[in-house]
Amino acid sequence: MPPAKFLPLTTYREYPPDEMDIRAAAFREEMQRRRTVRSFARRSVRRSLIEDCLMAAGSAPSGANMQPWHFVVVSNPEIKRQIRAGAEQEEREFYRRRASQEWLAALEPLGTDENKPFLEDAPYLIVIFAQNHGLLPDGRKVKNYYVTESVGIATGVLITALHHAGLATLTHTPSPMGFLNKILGRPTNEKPTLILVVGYPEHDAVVPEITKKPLSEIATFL
Ligand code: IYR
Repeated sequence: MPPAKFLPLTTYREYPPDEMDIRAAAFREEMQRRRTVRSFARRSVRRSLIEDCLMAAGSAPSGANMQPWHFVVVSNPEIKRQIRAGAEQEEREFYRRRASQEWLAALEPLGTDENKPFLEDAPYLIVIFAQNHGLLPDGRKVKNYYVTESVGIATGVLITALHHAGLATLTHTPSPMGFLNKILGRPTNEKPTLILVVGYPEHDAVVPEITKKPLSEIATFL
């Protein structure tokens, strides 16, 4: 291991308190406008936009800075078709057999079902893989730390970046997701965690009437 090396922190910006209030409130409002969308327009999106958002995601903190994630960006219609076929096969099983009555009841307000046309309509599917361990060029394994937490944080940054850029997303979790390794040719040390569906909402898109918990319920100040 090389010894730790430190540099001056030059990127941090302090704002006057009033400006901090304004920034925090503006960001809160922007995030509160985000809605998960389930119907996407067949409209293309520039790749450079996706690249910028992925670089934002790649800036996320991670256990021992191992960055245990890999993002596979799919725009190829044939690969999207294969992903849709694989997902719908698993989802049919889920909705018809695997899901408990309790789980189906919890999903009822969202109006989801086994049909996933968005997997072909949306211009991009970003399949997010978690690397259970890293691999050195010579094939030796490198231990990763807090993989679930790290990938979750990076995914949150990615969703936020895409929303900020003006795109809609859907976090889609067909289960099990092993079929994605096969279709996308990813190694066995990588586990698919979710498919982020990215694009413009369909012009007549609707969203379920759901609410977020108030601050008093999600936070405790001691
Ligand atoms: N994977 C299924 C079911 C599903 C599960 C949860 I938890 C959701 O929040 C939404 C859907 C599907 O994508 O339809």
